[in-house]
Formats: sequence, structure tokens, C-alpha cells
Amino acid sequence: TNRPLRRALVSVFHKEGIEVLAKAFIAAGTEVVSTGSPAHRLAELGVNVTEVSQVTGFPECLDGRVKTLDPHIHAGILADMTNADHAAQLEQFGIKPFDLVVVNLYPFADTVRSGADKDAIIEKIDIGGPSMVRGAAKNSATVAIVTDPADYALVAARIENGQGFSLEERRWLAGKAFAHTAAYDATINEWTSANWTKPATIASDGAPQDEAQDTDTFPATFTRTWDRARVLRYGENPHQQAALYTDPLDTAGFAHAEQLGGKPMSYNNYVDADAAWRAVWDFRGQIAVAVVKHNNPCGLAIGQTVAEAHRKAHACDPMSAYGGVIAANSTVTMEMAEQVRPIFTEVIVAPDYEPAALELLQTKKKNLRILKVAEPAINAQQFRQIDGGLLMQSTDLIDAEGDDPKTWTLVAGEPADEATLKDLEFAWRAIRCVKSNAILIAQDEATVGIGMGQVNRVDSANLAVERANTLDEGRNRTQGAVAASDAFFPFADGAQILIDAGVKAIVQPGGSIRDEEVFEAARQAGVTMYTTGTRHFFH
Ligand code: 93A
Repeated sequence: TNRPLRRALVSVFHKEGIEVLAKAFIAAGTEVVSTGSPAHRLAELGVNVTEVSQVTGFPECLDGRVKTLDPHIHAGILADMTNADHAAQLEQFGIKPFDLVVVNLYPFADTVRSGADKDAIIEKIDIGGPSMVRGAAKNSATVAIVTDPADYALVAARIENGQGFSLEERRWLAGKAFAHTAAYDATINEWTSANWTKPATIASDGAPQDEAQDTDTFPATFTRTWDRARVLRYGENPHQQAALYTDPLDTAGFAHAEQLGGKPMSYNNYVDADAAWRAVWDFRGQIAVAVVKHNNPCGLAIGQTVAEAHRKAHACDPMSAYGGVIAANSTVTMEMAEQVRPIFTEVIVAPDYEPAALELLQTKKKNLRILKVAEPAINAQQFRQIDGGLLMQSTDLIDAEGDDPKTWTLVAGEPADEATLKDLEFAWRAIRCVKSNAILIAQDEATVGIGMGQVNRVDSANLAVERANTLDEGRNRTQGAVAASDAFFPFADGAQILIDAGVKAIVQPGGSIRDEEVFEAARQAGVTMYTTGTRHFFH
């Protein structure tokens, strides 16, 4: 089944590695047909090249949009030479078959990332390239298709030894080629879905009446490409394999963080640091620091300075902060770096570092992974894999109507004074990063007790109170504090625990059929309660 590689078609945008092929072409006397710039490069390297336009008898036109889209090329790619009729037809039309097709495509994703304008991006949608790749891959019965420069050395060896590839090898190459064009189209599709949204003129067409969702956001079928950015040492556990993938069109976001020191990031580091980073980004416009462990905060605070915010966040639960991840949403100062120095910390993430602070962390904390992230990507959609499927939802952002205290409804007690309202607003913003039945107690714009990871709200309330009152040298930190609940209280009992612990104000979404019982418990105790109408579950 081996087929010698006697006639080759080369059309590559990226020229790296082409010397290896050139050398083999020369050594084996391969007949080479090529488009403009690779033809030029191959000729420079001493290869005897035929220009595509000589084969087609037609000049390249429309600014290069039509180069290889011609039967003289495509019949040469698609003729199955094991089929006598195909061979006879080529003979009849005077077309010669190709044994080898080497193509790589216009750099669409690179052009998007470069910030080029839309017309320039559209021009980088390769049409002729994918047509050749798909044609050659379909015809792997007789043609070898190469899209990956990493395979050039192998191809060169097979050209030189005169053997070419076996059928199984050509099928394998064809599979890689289809993956290449599929990823390419998925990337174009990702860009068009973000940039060419459905116009109002056809907005009501197509979707069944009972489908309330925007079907452009949740398409019937969707494809996405993710590029492997790096292989990680292991996954959540050492016996699991893992890698980080990034969106080919994106350069922003935590996945693109620049690492300035420390050991390589692990899978769990990424999970925790991403959670910490997202938590502080919810406080953009203020100075915030979060300390995260196991994907949950063990402290979150805002301050006048980043060092103050860190002191307050750390003080929430100094025991759990051991081995945690610290995120700041403003430049890490020397003062903060000095505070972090004695604390065993896995990762620190911030938009920037004062030079002296960075040097201190780099030299005095050699294992600390130091990450710099400019801005969040804020993905429009979130995915979560389930067994045999995938859930997609639009991303929960902290700018819904109910997140603004001006829209809150006072359901018990006196209206909060300015300082209390600030604490409530802080608690409501902070609770968005707490997972599963979140109860959060705050004072002075810092968390003092967080209950999370419980299967009922009563346990979370008890946990929040207990943590507030035991973790900081047994001080009572619930008296006069405020509390937030990420979802409504189904019964009065959870709220009662907070009331009994002495909190003066509570913010919660409301919406339970027993809302009145919950409000009444607050009224009885003279505790202020607001409902937001919005919830921020985080499972
Ligand atoms: O504009 S195209 O879609 N039209 C074509 O007919 C065509 N043929 C090859 N782009 C086309 N190509 C692409 O041009 C190849 O995929 C390759 O990336 C690139 C090489 O172009 P040149 O030889 O002009 O540098």
C-alpha cells in the first residue's frame, strides 16, 4: 500500500521547517508545484518549482482569493489513482495526480489576536487551503496530506527513501488534517458568533415559540477550539493526567497569566487562583484582597491600601490561610509583600507588583508561584461537563439589578445607616465567591466568618458564626456585624442563628414561600433585613 511521493503540492503560510522538505525534494528529484511565497522560498533553497499558475494556465486573481481553486489542482488532489476510471479521466484532461500535499492555513486566530480590523480578519479566512487539505485527506487512498510542520522530518525521510507512506500512515495523516480544518472552522465560527449576531429583522424567525432562550447564544450544535497551552504535572490527584487549554482568540484572562516566579502551576493551583482572582475582580474600582483554599474563600476584604485589605482578609481565618492562594486586584506593595512573607502561600496573583515587592517575593519565597494578570476575559458562557454531556449557561456577573443596594427592599427593622449599608453591600458582593449554601458574616468591609460547603443553610449559618467567634483568639466577631445569604432562607431557623449571634443586619434574595416567617424573626429582634430579588448561587 506504500505510494512513493513523486509529485508534491506545497502551499504553506508558515515557512518554518520548509528547508527539511526542500532538501528531500532536491535529493529525490520530486516534482514540486507551489503557490507564490512558498514557491519563492523553495526556489531560493534550490528546488526546481513549478508555479500553480503554470499548472492551471490561469493567473492568481482577486488579491490572492483565487490561487489554487482550479480543476487542474483539485482533480490532481482528488483522483483516486487506485480507480482506473479516475486515472483515465486525468489522462483525458491532461492533469497529473499529486502524491503529497503540504499545506498550512492563513493565520486567522493570530490576526484576530493582533487586533486587526474586521476586513483584514475576513481576508485571513483561508478558502483554497482547507479545500486542498480536505480533498487530500478525503483521498488518503492515494495522497499523503501534511498539515503539521512537526511531521516534516518524517515526510522528508519517506521522500528520500522512495517508499512514501503506507495506507494506515496516510489515514493517520488525513485524520490530523481533518482535525486541523475542523479547528480552523470552529475558530472562525467563534469569531463570527461574537461579531455577526442575529439582526433584529430576523430575530423572531426559526426558534420554536416556547423556547425563551436566545438560540444564537445556545445553538443547536456548537463547536469550539481549545489550544493546549501547557501540560500540567498531574490533575486534581497525582494519578490523573492534566493540561491547560486556552481559547485561540483570547489573550486576556487568568489562563494567560504571566508567571514571574515559583514552581510550575498545578491543576489545583489554577482552580484556586482562578477563584481568588474572580473574587477580587468583583470588587473592581475598590482595593480588594482574597485568600482562597479549596476553591472557597477563607478571607476577603477591601481596604484603603492593598496591605490593609490583605491584613483584614488574612485575619478572617489565619489557620485556613496556610497553604492558600492570595489574589489582589491592585498592585502588590512592599508592605503587603512583607506581610505575605511569613505566611506559607501556594500562589499570589495580582495585576502588578512594585519592583521591590516582586524582588522580595522572588528571592525570599522561592516556591511561591507569582502570577501577573492584566484583566479578566469574562467568558460570556460557562461550561460544565456532566457524564455524557455538557451544561452551558451564560456567566453570572455581579451587576444585576438586585446587586445595587438602591434596588433592595427593606423587609425588617430600621433602614441601615451608611456604614452598615457599606458592610451589607460588601457582604453581598463577597458572597458570590462562596460555594454551596453560602452564609457570610462581615464587619468593617471584611469577612469575619464564612459558612460554605454545607447541604443546608442552618449548618452554614452555624459554621459562619462558629468560625467568626473561634478563629480569631476567641473574639466575638458576630456582635454588631452584618450577614449575607446567597439564596433565600427556606425557614426562619438559619436567619435566627445569625440573629442570635448578634448580627444587626442581613441581606438575602428573598423569594421563599416562608419569607414572612423569616422577616418576622428579624423584626422581633429589631434586626434590619433587606431582600435583593437576585441570588448568586455557586455550586
Ligand atoms: O485566498 S485563498 O483562500 N485562495 C486560494 O485559492 C488559496 N490557495 C492556497 N488562499 C489560498 N491558499 C493559501 O495560501 C494556503 O492555505 C496558504 O496558507 C497560503 C499560501 O499563499 P501564498 O502562496 O500566496 O503565500
